[in-house]
Amino acid sequence: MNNLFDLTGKIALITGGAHSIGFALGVGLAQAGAVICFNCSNPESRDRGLAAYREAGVEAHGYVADVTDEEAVRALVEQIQQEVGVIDILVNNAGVIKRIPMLETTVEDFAKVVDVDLVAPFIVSKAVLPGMIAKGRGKIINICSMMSELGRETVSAYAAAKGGLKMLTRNICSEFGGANIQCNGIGPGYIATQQTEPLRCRQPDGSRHPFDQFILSKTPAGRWGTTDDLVGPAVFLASDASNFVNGHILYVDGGILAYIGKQP
Ligand code: GCO
Repeated sequence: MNNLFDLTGKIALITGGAHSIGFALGVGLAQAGAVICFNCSNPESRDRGLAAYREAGVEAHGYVADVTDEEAVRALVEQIQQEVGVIDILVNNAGVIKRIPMLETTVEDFAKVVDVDLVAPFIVSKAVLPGMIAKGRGKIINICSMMSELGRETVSAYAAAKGGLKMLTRNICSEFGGANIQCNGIGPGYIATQQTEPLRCRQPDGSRHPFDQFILSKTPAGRWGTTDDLVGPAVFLASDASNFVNGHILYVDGGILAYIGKQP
């Protein structure tokens, strides 16, 4: 049974893998045996990421590349293939969010979020698929969101992008399942990260943030998730244990999507 989850000999690329969810997934996939490559947007972040992986006992390969730039992504994949090997596992994790009421959201704001959260996974997937097809196998994991299913005020661009990422996941499944490539998504619930800090930070009077209280009332687990909660699902979707799972969005949300919420 253990061999089903063994990633020894596999090469993983995690976009935005220098910190937060991407970093946690990188360490987790490494602990399952994978060789970890990650990109980020600047040399300082790359160096911090490499130091953090080393601190966690992982000798990762870090690269600076803009995932929205197709030429830069092609060069990144080529460099990884030269220096490390053909990518077996792609985690499209890099993402941004802008929390702005829709009527105050500019087209530029909207386009920027869609560019990073939806167009970039298309670009990076397109760059790694030929190598996977040549190998006769591959795993693509798209970091979706609860906003792939639900909307809420101020996240119109993010929800549109993450909804699109759900359908891109299903389309890659449809087009490349026959090449033994599995493309699935992970849909994190509300996870305690820097990105959600503004939603749960203590109020000036020391009380809980209203959104924090709201999420706790909507989550059967009664807590925010941690990045570690996402590692097991990622190892599963990156491993042979999921070879007949395709086009699926695995929600790791403490049950929030299944629950109407605690009666006030
Ligand atoms: C928000 C949050 C969410 C979470 C996550 C949920 O503003 O509602 O940032 O979008 O980050 O995406 O799955």
